[in-house]
Amino acid sequence: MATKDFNTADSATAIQTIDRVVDVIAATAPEIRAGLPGRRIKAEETNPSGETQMAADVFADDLLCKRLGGLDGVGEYASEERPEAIDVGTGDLSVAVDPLDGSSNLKPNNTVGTIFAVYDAPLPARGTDLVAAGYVLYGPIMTMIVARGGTVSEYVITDESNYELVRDDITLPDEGTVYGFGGRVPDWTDDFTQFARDVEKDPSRKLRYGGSMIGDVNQILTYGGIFSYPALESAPEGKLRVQFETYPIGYILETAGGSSSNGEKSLLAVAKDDLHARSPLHIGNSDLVAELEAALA
Ligand code: FDP
Repeated sequence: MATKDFNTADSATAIQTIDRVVDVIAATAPEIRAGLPGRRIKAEETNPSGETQMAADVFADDLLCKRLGGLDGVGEYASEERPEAIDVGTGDLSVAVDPLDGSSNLKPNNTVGTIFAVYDAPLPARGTDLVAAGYVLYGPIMTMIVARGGTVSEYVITDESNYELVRDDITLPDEGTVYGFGGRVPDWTDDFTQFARDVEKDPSRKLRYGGSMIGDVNQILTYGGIFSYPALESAPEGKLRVQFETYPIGYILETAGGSSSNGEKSLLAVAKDDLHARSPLHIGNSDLVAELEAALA
């Protein structure tokens, strides 16, 4: 399970910093949501991974950088939208965010989210440096998942100054009933294709795929099952970014009693030195993730 003591930070100070980060994410989410109309258009830039940014990506990143970067206890801020981590203070903790995960879903007005990771180390950090992680889902309801101190909680964000706990000690249901797999099917490896076909054969399971990783992961946290964005023939490291996506999602799922994998080992054990490095991602109920690893071995 994904729990750890603090590396460098004094634990009382670090816990206060994490509280502040969570408060700021909850307070900024309604502003991000309010800023989305009118920003469903492409920005002029590409992000460090070479993808075209939406105006909303840039807007959310600027807002989060200003708010999170201004917090006592936060020393570095990095996001999927900027090339380098930036020094924002003297604190021991670093915050990495995907400001708007799934932003290609803005055009058809489907789910997007904000992912955050708090590391007790400079960036790029390791999965084992995580001390908290979570995400906001801009769905019909604005919800926030937070994993910290060995538990996962869900909050409903009502406005800039209020968020309420609605579920505590979240664990994955024992019987996973949904699955979703990203990437173009013809681009999957043969072993992964065979695994996916086997998962689909079970009549108790339903396909749930929305094209926004964070929405698809939240399906798994809610109903149990498996979600993958696998290695592709054209992209052996998959699509998702380690610091901003695969580490925090692995941490959340493992804290909730599930498993995470890059196909061989826990996502938290994947070691990459580049801030924008990618990794295949598989998360869900432990039995399914173990079957996946066996299928890819
Ligand atoms: P997006 O490009 O819309 O931001 O990593 C980002 C992500 O979305 C994930 O949320 C999603 O699962 C994946 O990319 C979708 O990728 P495809 O372009 O391969 O469909």
